[in-house]
Amino acid sequence: LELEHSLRRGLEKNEFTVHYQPQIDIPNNSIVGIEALLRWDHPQKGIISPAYFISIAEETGLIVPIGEQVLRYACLQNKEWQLSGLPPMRVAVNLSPRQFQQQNLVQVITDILQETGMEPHYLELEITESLAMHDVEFTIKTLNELRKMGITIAIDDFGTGYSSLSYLKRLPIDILKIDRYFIRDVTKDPGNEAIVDAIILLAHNLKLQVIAEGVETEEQLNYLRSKNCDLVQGYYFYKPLPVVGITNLLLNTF
Ligand code: G
Ligand code: G
Ligand code: MN
Ligand code: NA
Repeated sequence: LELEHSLRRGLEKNEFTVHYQPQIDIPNNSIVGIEALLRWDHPQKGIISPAYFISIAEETGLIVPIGEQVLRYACLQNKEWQLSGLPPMRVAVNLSPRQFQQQNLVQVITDILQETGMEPHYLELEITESLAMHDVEFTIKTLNELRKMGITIAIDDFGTGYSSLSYLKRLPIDILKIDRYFIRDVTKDPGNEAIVDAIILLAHNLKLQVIAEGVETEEQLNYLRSKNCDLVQGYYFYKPLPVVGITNLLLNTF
C-alpha cells in the first residue's frame, strides 16, 4: 500500500523516466533499434528498476498511465533523434498485460503517434510470450490492428512462458526475442544451446527476425553470429543509458 501511494505520487511528480538500450544488427555491427526501459527516478532512492515495482503497478492499474508516459517519451525522443539528423531507427516499447488489455489501446497509441509526429513504422511494441498466449483470439485481433498501422510487433522473453507452436504460427508478429536466461549459458550448457538454435531456426522458418537479449560476452556474440541470429542486445555492447548518454552515443556513432 505504501508502494502504491509512492507510485501515485511519483506519477504526479513526473518521476518516471526512460533509459534506452541499443539493439545491434549482427552482420553489419550497427545500431538499428533502441529499447525503451522504464525507470523510476526516486527523489531519495535514486534510479529504481521496474523489477521492484512493476507487479504492484500492474495490480493497481497504475501501469496504464505509467506505460502511456513511457510510450509518449519514447516516441517523442525517437522523433527528436530523427530531427537532429540521425538515421531513423525503431524504438521498442514494452507493453504490460494491463495495457494490452485496455479497450482503447489502439486509440491511445494512435493519439500518441499523432501528437509526437512519430511514424508508426519506427515504433516496435514488445509483449511477453505469456501475455500473447493468454487469450490468443484477442491477441490476434489487437496485433492485426496495430500491424495494419505499420507498427512492428515483438514477442519478448520468448522461451520462458508456454507457447503453443500452432498458436505462435497464427500470431501476426515480426520478431522473437530470446530471453536472456538462455543466452547466459549458451556457450556452456548444451541444453541452452539446443534451445537457442531451435528458436533461431523456428523464427527464421516463420519468417520472423530474432533478437538475442542479455549478450554479455564476445563468446556469446560469436556463437549467435555463427547461428545467424539477426540482432543482439546486451551489456557486451551497451547497458541501458539515460537520454543524454544515449543521445551522445548516437551522435558519436553516426
Ligand atoms: O530494465 P530492467 O532489466 O530493469 O527491467 C526489468 C523488467 O521490467 C523487464 O522485464 C522489462 O521488460 C520490464 N520493463 C522495462 N520497462 C518497461 C515498461 O516500460 N513497461 C513494462 N510493462 N515493463 C517494462
Ligand atoms: O524483459 P525485458 O527483455 O524487457 O528486460 C530487459 C531488461 O534486461 C532491461 O531492463 C535491461 O536492464 C536488462 N538487460 C539488458 N541487457 C542485459 C545484459 O546483458 N545482462 C543482464 N543481466 N541484463 C540485461
Ligand atoms: Mn523487453
Ligand atoms: Na526479455
